[in-house]
Amino acid sequence: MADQQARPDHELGPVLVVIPTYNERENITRIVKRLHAALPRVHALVVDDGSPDGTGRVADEMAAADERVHVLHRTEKAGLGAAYVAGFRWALERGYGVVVEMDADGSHAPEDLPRLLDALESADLVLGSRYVPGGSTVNWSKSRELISRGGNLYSQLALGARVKDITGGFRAFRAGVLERIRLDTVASQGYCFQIDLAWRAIELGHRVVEVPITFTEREIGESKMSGNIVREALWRVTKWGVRRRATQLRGLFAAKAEAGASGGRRPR
Ligand SMILES: Nc1nc2c(ncn2[C@@H]2O[C@H](COP(=O)(O)OP(=O)(O)O)[C@@H](O)[C@H]2O)c(=O)[nH]1
Ligand SMILES: [Mg+2]
Repeated sequence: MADQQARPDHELGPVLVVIPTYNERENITRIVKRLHAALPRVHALVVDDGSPDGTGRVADEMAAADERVHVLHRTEKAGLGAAYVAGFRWALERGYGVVVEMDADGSHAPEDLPRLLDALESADLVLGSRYVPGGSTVNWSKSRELISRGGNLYSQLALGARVKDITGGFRAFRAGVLERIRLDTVASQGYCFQIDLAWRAIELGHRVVEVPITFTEREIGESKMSGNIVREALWRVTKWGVRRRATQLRGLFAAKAEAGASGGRRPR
């Protein structure tokens, strides 16, 4: 295995870590520092939704002093999904070979990223996973863990996705996957964006693998999780699941009708 730190970039091309932010002024500098300590050559794109606490300005200052840091300013808080779609488009327009999703609040350890990038050598999408052996959560409330585990279980049942952590937000994509996913049709705003993208990648037949990570709850700032975000995930996953079952049933009926038609044919 090549030494990740000595490697100029991934064998798939330059790496961009997209970091969405809303009111993460105190977290953003730390996380970018940690990222560059772990992987000195990767670039970071902060996608800020006009944070009232001035996160965007702090990110601009970092970008002015460090050519590896970029900032995309959006005018209003439009959800995690829209921020990522904008960040992905920015990455694809500039020819990055690998695009990473990572939170700003320290929940995702940049020190885990080299392992995700290594796994991408034989995968198209690597999910940082809390729920495979070796993965864990630290300082998470019981209620948050319940929502997360429940969301994963429901997604597995509704979509038949054989992935243990489909709701996580620490992942690495080959740029080609994002090119094939029709980003213009992604409407998910909150955290079901994560389910949406992984599900699309699976449906397209991409190789999706999980790598264990340690998720540590933030120490500074506030979570943006809300009841609306949970409700959005619930109705969208249900809708996708129903659509999937309907397609399966149509296929089954069509196959039966065909078998019936040929079986009913009388020999002359
Ligand atoms: N740009 C942008 N970033 C967001 C938005 N909502 C959440 N984030 C960021 O997404 C990441 C994860 O959000 P967080 O509130 O920590 O969610 P939690 O970890 O599920 O509690 C953090 O970096 C947030 O600042 C949003 O509407 N727009
Ligand atoms: Mg968080």
